[in-house]
Amino acid sequence: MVCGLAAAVALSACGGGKEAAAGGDAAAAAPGGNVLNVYNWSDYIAEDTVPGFERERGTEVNYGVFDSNEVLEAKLLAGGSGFDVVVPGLQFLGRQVQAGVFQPLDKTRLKNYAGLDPELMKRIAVQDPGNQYSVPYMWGTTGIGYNVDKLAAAFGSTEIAGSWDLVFKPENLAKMQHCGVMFLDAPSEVVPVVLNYLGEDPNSTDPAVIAKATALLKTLRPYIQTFHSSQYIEALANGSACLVIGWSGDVLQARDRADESGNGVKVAYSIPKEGTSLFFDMLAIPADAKNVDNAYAFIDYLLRPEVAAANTNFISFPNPVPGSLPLVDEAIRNDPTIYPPPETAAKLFTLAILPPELDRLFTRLWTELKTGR
Ligand code: N2P
Repeated sequence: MVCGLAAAVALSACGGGKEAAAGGDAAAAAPGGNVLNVYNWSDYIAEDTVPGFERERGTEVNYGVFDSNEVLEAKLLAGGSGFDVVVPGLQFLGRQVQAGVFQPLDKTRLKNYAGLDPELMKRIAVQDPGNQYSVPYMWGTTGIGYNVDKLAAAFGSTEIAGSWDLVFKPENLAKMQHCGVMFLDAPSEVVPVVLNYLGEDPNSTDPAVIAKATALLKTLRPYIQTFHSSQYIEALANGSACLVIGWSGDVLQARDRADESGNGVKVAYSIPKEGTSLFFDMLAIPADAKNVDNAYAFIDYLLRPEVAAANTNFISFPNPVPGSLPLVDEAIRNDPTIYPPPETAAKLFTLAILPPELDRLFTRLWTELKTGR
């Protein structure tokens, strides 16, 4: 099963970070263990992408999903994950490379490698030196997703969505509490955005600086209904959440789901003026992968302009293949919340590699926040 927009009915598998298996007819066409085990973010691929690869290559793809870098990392560091292709965020991949989790990529096996955006690759090389271990799959921003009518009813207009004040001032968040507030469930995603809002270095590793973000988050806690990193798509779409900190394409998928359902819910996404984090999700092959030929074939397939465009059209996240742009729907290509214009891009910061010694602090502060201690 492939998880995505039209798989909303299968939310428990698609949104809940549980594993799902793809295969179906292709399994019959793939005797002798011709398989590929892929572990990707939920709601992050077009419906026909995996079946198209299975048909073309006669390979059975076991396609599992997660919604947090921390979950993926725990599996990778434990070893023997069984995955052939995984998709960590760049800031996590950087430290996983240092831990020896991945094999270096042989670029000669990726004939579409030359189609990757050179500017993006330079930026990525800061954390994956020489772009040795990974190629980008998609990128995006962390911002505000909201129910247009509920926000306008609470504030008289939706203007306030242009600022993190909406979410990070308790008196504002309180006004949306009645209709459902959700935050991403990951300190590594939320803390940098809060620090940036406070005028601090978003990537600070100083516990005293991080404590400033924690203090602010604690004042917001009474108004946050749920911490979750994928359920907000469906919740925004069906009207059971009205304000979220979420990822760009996910919120836009919620908007599309609501539109398609005809339930009258209007969802929008904003990149607040104070700036926010820019993430890159990276395709990589674990050092102990068993199906390396298929892994290269799948990565190369994802880099084909027509496949990358189909994925972007479906998930509303930008891909790193400029040659795909003519095939990307005009509404997506021209959407400044998907492809930020230079003045917005100037305010975006890249998440730095999180030093492993901070893990314990992040875990503790997050548990305290969630449990309200
Ligand atoms: C997938 C969202 C992934 C973005 N639904 C964060 N890496």
